[in-house]
Amino acid sequence: MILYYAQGACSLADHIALHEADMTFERVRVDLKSHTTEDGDDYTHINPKGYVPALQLDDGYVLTENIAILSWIADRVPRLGLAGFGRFRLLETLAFISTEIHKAFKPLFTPDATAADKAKAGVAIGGRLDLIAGQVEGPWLFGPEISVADPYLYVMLMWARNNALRVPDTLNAFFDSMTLRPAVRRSLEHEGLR
Ligand SMILES: N[C@@H](CCC(=O)N[C@@H](CS)C(=O)NCC(=O)O)C(=O)O
Repeated sequence: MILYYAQGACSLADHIALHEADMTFERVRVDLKSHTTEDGDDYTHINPKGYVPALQLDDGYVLTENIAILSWIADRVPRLGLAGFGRFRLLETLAFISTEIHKAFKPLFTPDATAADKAKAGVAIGGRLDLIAGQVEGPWLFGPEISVADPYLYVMLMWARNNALRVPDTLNAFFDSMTLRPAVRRSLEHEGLR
Protein backbone atom coordinates (compact mmCIF):
# COMPACT_ATOMS: atom_id res chain seq x y z
CA MET A 1 0.00 0.00 0.00
CA ILE A 2 1.34 3.43 -0.89
CA LEU A 3 0.20 6.80 0.43
CA TYR A 4 0.87 9.69 -1.94
CA TYR A 5 1.20 12.83 0.13
CA ALA A 6 2.53 16.37 0.24
CA GLN A 7 4.17 17.87 3.29
CA GLY A 8 1.60 19.28 5.73
CA ALA A 9 -1.23 18.91 3.21
CA CYS A 10 -4.61 17.33 3.95
CA SER A 11 -2.96 13.97 3.20
CA LEU A 12 -1.44 14.26 6.68
CA ALA A 13 -4.88 13.20 7.98
CA ASP A 14 -4.67 9.93 6.06
CA HIS A 15 -1.02 9.51 7.08
CA ILE A 16 -1.96 9.81 10.78
CA ALA A 17 -5.01 7.55 10.37
CA LEU A 18 -2.89 4.83 8.73
CA HIS A 19 -0.50 4.94 11.68
CA GLU A 20 -3.41 4.95 14.14
CA ALA A 21 -4.62 1.82 12.31
CA ASP A 22 -1.17 0.21 12.66
CA MET A 23 -1.23 -0.46 8.94
CA THR A 24 1.93 -1.14 6.97
CA PHE A 25 2.38 1.32 4.10
CA GLU A 26 4.93 3.16 2.04
CA ARG A 27 4.95 6.91 1.53
CA VAL A 28 5.68 8.72 -1.70
CA ARG A 29 5.97 12.48 -1.61
CA VAL A 30 4.39 14.48 -4.41
CA ASP A 31 5.45 17.90 -5.67
CA LEU A 32 2.07 19.54 -6.20
CA LYS A 33 3.48 22.24 -8.47
CA SER A 34 5.11 19.92 -10.98
CA HIS A 35 2.79 16.93 -10.28
CA THR A 36 5.88 14.77 -9.99
CA THR A 37 6.56 12.15 -7.35
CA GLU A 38 9.82 11.99 -5.42
CA ASP A 39 10.78 9.12 -7.75
CA GLY A 40 10.36 11.40 -10.77
CA ASP A 41 7.12 9.81 -11.96
CA ASP A 42 4.24 11.79 -13.42
CA TYR A 43 1.73 11.85 -10.55
CA THR A 44 -1.21 12.40 -12.89
CA HIS A 45 -0.62 8.85 -14.14
CA ILE A 46 -1.34 7.67 -10.58
CA ASN A 47 -4.11 10.14 -9.74
CA PRO A 48 -5.43 12.03 -12.79
CA LYS A 49 -7.00 14.56 -10.40
CA GLY A 50 -3.45 15.73 -9.64
CA TYR A 51 -4.04 16.35 -5.96
CA VAL A 52 -3.21 14.42 -2.80
CA PRO A 53 -4.09 12.22 -1.03
CA ALA A 54 -4.13 9.03 -3.06
CA LEU A 55 -3.83 5.60 -1.53
CA GLN A 56 -2.69 2.79 -3.79
CA LEU A 57 -4.11 -0.40 -2.33
CA ASP A 58 -2.31 -3.72 -2.43
CA ASP A 59 -4.49 -4.86 -5.35
CA GLY A 60 -3.34 -1.79 -7.31
CA TYR A 61 -6.59 0.21 -7.02
CA VAL A 62 -5.93 3.89 -6.37
CA LEU A 63 -8.39 5.33 -3.89
CA THR A 64 -8.68 9.12 -3.75
CA GLU A 65 -10.60 11.71 -1.69
CA ASN A 66 -10.07 12.12 2.04
CA ILE A 67 -13.60 11.05 2.90
CA ALA A 68 -13.23 7.80 0.94
CA ILE A 69 -9.73 6.98 2.19
CA LEU A 70 -10.55 7.69 5.83
CA SER A 71 -13.81 5.70 5.55
CA TRP A 72 -11.89 2.80 4.00
CA ILE A 73 -9.43 2.82 6.91
CA ALA A 74 -12.35 2.79 9.39
CA ASP A 75 -13.91 -0.07 7.46
CA ARG A 76 -10.69 -2.06 7.73
CA VAL A 77 -10.02 -1.15 11.36
CA PRO A 78 -13.43 -0.76 13.02
CA ARG A 79 -12.00 0.66 16.27
CA LEU A 80 -11.33 3.85 14.23
CA GLY A 81 -14.96 4.06 13.13
CA LEU A 82 -18.35 4.12 14.81
CA ALA A 83 -20.92 1.35 14.93
CA GLY A 84 -24.58 1.39 13.92
CA PHE A 85 -26.01 4.85 13.31
CA GLY A 86 -22.64 6.21 14.42
CA ARG A 87 -21.36 5.38 10.91
CA PHE A 88 -23.53 8.15 9.54
CA ARG A 89 -22.49 10.58 12.27
CA LEU A 90 -18.89 9.86 11.28
CA LEU A 91 -19.66 10.41 7.60
CA GLU A 92 -21.55 13.60 8.46
CA THR A 93 -18.50 14.89 10.33
CA LEU A 94 -16.03 13.89 7.59
CA ALA A 95 -18.24 15.67 5.03
CA PHE A 96 -18.46 18.79 7.20
CA ILE A 97 -14.68 18.90 7.66
CA SER A 98 -14.07 18.29 3.95
CA THR A 99 -16.64 20.51 2.30
CA GLU A 100 -17.14 23.25 4.89
CA ILE A 101 -13.77 23.61 6.64
CA HIS A 102 -11.11 22.19 4.32
CA LYS A 103 -12.49 23.87 1.20
CA ALA A 104 -12.89 27.19 3.03
CA PHE A 105 -9.10 27.40 3.35
CA LYS A 106 -8.64 27.76 -0.40
CA PRO A 107 -8.20 31.58 -0.45
CA LEU A 108 -5.54 31.28 2.25
CA PHE A 109 -3.49 29.00 -0.02
CA THR A 110 -4.12 30.95 -3.23
CA PRO A 111 -1.26 33.41 -3.80
CA ASP A 112 -3.33 35.89 -5.82
CA ALA A 113 -6.35 35.90 -3.47
CA THR A 114 -7.11 39.38 -2.16
CA ALA A 115 -6.72 40.33 1.49
CA ALA A 116 -10.51 40.72 1.60
CA ASP A 117 -11.00 37.16 0.30
CA LYS A 118 -8.56 35.85 2.90
CA ALA A 119 -10.26 37.78 5.69
CA LYS A 120 -13.66 36.48 4.58
CA ALA A 121 -12.32 32.92 4.53
CA GLY A 122 -10.91 33.39 8.04
CA VAL A 123 -14.31 34.46 9.34
CA ALA A 124 -16.06 31.52 7.66
CA ILE A 125 -13.51 29.04 9.03
CA GLY A 126 -13.82 30.54 12.53
CA GLY A 127 -17.60 30.05 12.48
CA ARG A 128 -17.28 26.45 11.33
CA LEU A 129 -14.62 25.69 13.95
CA ASP A 130 -17.03 27.05 16.58
CA LEU A 131 -19.66 24.62 15.29
CA ILE A 132 -17.39 21.60 15.39
CA ALA A 133 -15.99 22.65 18.78
CA GLY A 134 -19.53 22.25 20.11
CA GLN A 135 -19.53 18.69 18.83
CA VAL A 136 -16.34 17.51 20.60
CA GLU A 137 -17.38 14.97 23.23
CA GLY A 138 -13.84 14.84 24.61
CA PRO A 139 -11.11 14.15 24.50
CA TRP A 140 -11.81 13.23 20.87
CA LEU A 141 -14.68 14.16 18.59
CA PHE A 142 -16.74 11.09 19.46
CA GLY A 143 -15.66 10.57 23.06
CA PRO A 144 -12.92 8.43 24.57
CA GLU A 145 -12.06 6.49 21.39
CA ILE A 146 -10.29 8.16 18.50
CA SER A 147 -11.86 7.91 15.03
CA VAL A 148 -10.63 8.70 11.51
CA ALA A 149 -12.31 12.12 11.76
CA ASP A 150 -9.91 13.28 14.47
CA PRO A 151 -6.76 13.38 12.30
CA TYR A 152 -8.68 15.33 9.65
CA LEU A 153 -9.79 17.90 12.22
CA TYR A 154 -6.22 17.99 13.53
CA VAL A 155 -4.86 19.03 10.14
CA MET A 156 -7.50 21.74 9.82
CA LEU A 157 -6.44 23.12 13.20
CA MET A 158 -2.79 23.01 12.19
CA TRP A 159 -3.63 25.14 9.15
CA ALA A 160 -5.75 27.50 11.25
CA ARG A 161 -2.92 28.01 13.71
CA ASN A 162 -0.35 28.45 10.93
CA ASN A 163 -2.56 31.15 9.45
CA ALA A 164 -3.07 32.87 12.83
CA LEU A 165 -6.81 32.20 12.77
CA ARG A 166 -8.85 32.17 15.96
CA VAL A 167 -9.23 28.63 17.30
CA PRO A 168 -11.77 27.89 20.08
CA ASP A 169 -10.22 26.79 23.40
CA THR A 170 -11.80 23.33 23.18
CA LEU A 171 -10.09 22.75 19.87
CA ASN A 172 -6.73 24.08 21.10
CA ALA A 173 -6.91 21.50 23.89
CA PHE A 174 -7.88 18.83 21.33
CA PHE A 175 -4.94 19.87 19.13
CA ASP A 176 -2.44 19.66 22.00
CA SER A 177 -3.72 16.20 23.02
CA MET A 178 -3.57 14.96 19.43
CA THR A 179 0.01 16.19 19.05
CA LEU A 180 1.04 13.89 21.91
CA ARG A 181 -0.26 10.76 20.17
CA PRO A 182 2.52 8.50 18.82
CA ALA A 183 0.75 8.20 15.43
CA VAL A 184 0.71 11.98 15.08
CA ARG A 185 4.31 12.41 16.19
CA ARG A 186 5.47 9.71 13.78
CA SER A 187 3.56 11.25 10.88
CA LEU A 188 4.90 14.74 11.61
CA GLU A 189 8.41 13.32 11.79
CA HIS A 190 8.03 11.44 8.48
CA GLU A 191 6.76 14.60 6.78
CA GLY A 192 9.61 16.68 8.23
CA LEU A 193 7.24 18.80 10.30
CA ARG A 194 8.91 18.30 13.69
N1 LIG B 1 -11.39 16.67 -2.71
C1 LIG B 1 -10.04 16.33 -2.34
C2 LIG B 1 -9.24 17.60 -2.19
C3 LIG B 1 -7.80 17.30 -1.82
C4 LIG B 1 -6.97 18.57 -1.77
O1 LIG B 1 -7.49 19.69 -1.62
N2 LIG B 1 -5.65 18.39 -1.88
C5 LIG B 1 -4.71 19.51 -1.89
C6 LIG B 1 -3.76 19.43 -0.73
S1 LIG B 1 -4.58 19.65 0.82
C7 LIG B 1 -3.90 19.43 -3.16
O2 LIG B 1 -3.34 18.40 -3.47
N3 LIG B 1 -3.83 20.55 -3.88
C8 LIG B 1 -3.05 20.65 -5.07
C9 LIG B 1 -3.88 20.71 -6.32
O3 LIG B 1 -5.13 20.81 -6.24
O4 LIG B 1 -3.28 20.64 -7.39
C10 LIG B 1 -10.03 15.48 -1.08
O5 LIG B 1 -10.79 15.76 -0.16
O6 LIG B 1 -9.23 14.52 -0.99
